[in-house]
Amino acid sequence: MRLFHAWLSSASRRVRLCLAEKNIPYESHAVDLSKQEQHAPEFLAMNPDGVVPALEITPGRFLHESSTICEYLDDFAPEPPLRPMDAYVLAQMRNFVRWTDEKSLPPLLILNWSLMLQSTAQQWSDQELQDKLARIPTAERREAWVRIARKPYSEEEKADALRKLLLLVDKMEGMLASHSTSPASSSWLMGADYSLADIAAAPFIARIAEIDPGTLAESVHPNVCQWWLAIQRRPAFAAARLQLFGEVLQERQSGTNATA
Ligand SMILES: N[C@@H](CCC(=O)N[C@@H](CS)C(=O)NCC(=O)O)C(=O)O
Repeated sequence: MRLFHAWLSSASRRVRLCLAEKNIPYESHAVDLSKQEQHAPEFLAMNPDGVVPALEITPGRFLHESSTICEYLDDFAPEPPLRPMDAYVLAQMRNFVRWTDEKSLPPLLILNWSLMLQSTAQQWSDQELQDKLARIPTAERREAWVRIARKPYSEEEKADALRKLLLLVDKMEGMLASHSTSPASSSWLMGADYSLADIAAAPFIARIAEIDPGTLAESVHPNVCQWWLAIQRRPAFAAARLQLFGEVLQERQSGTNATA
């Protein structure tokens, strides 16, 4: 398999976590979002939405949408299973993953793009910006690029984005508490078994751990705190390489970016 992804992208991280859990070897192809490689015709042929990730499963056959890719991988390599056997719990898992896509990704995009893409995008001339916009397939992302290049998100908008992102932690605390006997007993989002729900949430919690670590303190969200520690202990977590944004920024400044 060939994975076309970006190292810092939450959707890409989700797929890397899943591939690592399944121990599936793959060829990694990093897509540079700041150079709009995701809007190049070759990439659009793999994912018409112009976003990472895209997975080539056999030569010329591509999949996009991280949640769909993860479900495909769970069918392709059934061990270890990452979806609940019970149909009702499975449906709840899918609703949770969808919730993260709809409610957590948009605010994180505001925070991540402001940090990582804004300085480059602001330097584009009007003509360059127009040329780039013409290649973006969706109105939603054209608008996002216009914002980052010309109308940077205000501090108030970023604070609101963080508030929305943190709703995930409250939601997860409730889910974990509902099937944990004590805060010290670690459990997963859908119960005793690790699942695609945990994989879907992990990249967002990884960012929250950097942006607002206090939210994940034992005294504030005890169950999410234990969950996050348990996720980081999984061998797949290291294999998926969720590098800290702070480290990447430092490496960029010193010109030694290992995950470019
Ligand atoms: N729902 C999609 C979201 C993918 C997505 O938004 N990817 C972002 C990075 S996390 C991206 O490619 N952004 C670049 C752009 O929009 O130009 C999925 O889960 O695969």
